[in-house]
Amino acid sequence: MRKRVAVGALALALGLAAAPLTAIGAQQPVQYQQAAQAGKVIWEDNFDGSAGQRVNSSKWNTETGDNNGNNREHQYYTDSAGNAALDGSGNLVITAKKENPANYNCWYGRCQYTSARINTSGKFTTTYGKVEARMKLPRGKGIWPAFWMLGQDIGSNPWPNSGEIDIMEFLGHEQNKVYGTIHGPGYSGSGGVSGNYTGPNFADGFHTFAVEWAPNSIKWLVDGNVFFQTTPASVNGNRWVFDKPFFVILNLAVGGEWPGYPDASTQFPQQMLVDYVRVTDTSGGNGGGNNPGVVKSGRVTGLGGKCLDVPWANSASGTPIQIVSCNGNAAQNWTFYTDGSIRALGKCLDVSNSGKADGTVIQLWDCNGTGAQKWAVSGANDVVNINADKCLDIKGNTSADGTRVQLWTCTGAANQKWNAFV
Ligand SMILES: [Ca+2]
Repeated sequence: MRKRVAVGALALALGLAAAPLTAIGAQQPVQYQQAAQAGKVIWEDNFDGSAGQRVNSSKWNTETGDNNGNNREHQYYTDSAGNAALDGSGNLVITAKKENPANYNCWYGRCQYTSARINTSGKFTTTYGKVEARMKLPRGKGIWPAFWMLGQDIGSNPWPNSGEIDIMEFLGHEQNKVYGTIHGPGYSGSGGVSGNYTGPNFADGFHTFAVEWAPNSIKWLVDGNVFFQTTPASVNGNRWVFDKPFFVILNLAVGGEWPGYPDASTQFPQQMLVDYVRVTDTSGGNGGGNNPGVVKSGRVTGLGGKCLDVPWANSASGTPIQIVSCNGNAAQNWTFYTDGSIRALGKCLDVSNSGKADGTVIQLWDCNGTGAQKWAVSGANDVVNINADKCLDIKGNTSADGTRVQLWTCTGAANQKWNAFV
């Protein structure tokens, strides 16, 4: 639900206009327990330190200003310890206050509130993994805390192309509900793809909020319960932009088009407590790596109903891939893994020499984890090589047995449409 906002000095110049933000596509929570995953912690902040200490500047940037009026928020973010500091009990406390101690000027006039926003841009990014925080949330109309991520390339690849993953958003007047959302090209602002979870009063105690992010899959969890998942099929034929580094943000906004504005019932100050932020490499579990999980398995059929096939079931590296009539053989049984690989006969579907040019040969090759072997299946039934951002394409738009496949610019034509893993 979160409009891209200024990211330190990096994005201040962009000054994008705010878009109305509305919860849409919200799903009923589907609760099922996630298996515990062993994984290596690759980054964390436990916010240990003495009371009043500011956040560790080797890990976090502190943003200041009125967020360029994005989302029509009303707070002014400061670098004051009065708005963000450790509490001496192992928590970061972000405090929203109704004050204006330094005559701050906001987009709407004299600022009414101060608060804080911190991010890890340029200091820590991750591609995939479990990104989790344990937090106790504030309350009240117009109070809008968030734990979220933006693509690190936002400076050169403007939002929403750079992507946004909202791990947790909360509206202070709905104390039992949290939201998880992705934004990208064609699905940003009010068009973000969103789910929500109804649970306990999140302002009464600490809870964990997380995403488990893997190639072609983002799952949202509250206290270990998965309540929402997105895949490339979720973005309505638009581009899935979640295969690159993202950085982490924590903020407490006051007012905005989505939450509305504080009213007479809203009490200040309001505090958001963060016990920890932790990022875990899940690639040894279901996130990819040497033992990736299976997304789905089956035939991949294209033009004329023909099957994607390894000729003569020849598993030698370099065997070019073709289409032929479906026959149920193992050479036509493809498995899509959480690391983005598509495999048959124990080898990977591969773009020759990591090519990006139209016409590059698609072959079988030893699985090596490179971008040449990372694929996404879009909601529009394209099979897209992530490295090249191009489509799996049947040569010559013919369905004759033995026709080779190749890499080609995505055109939306029938020779690039696949009924995958059925
Ligand atoms: Ca802690």
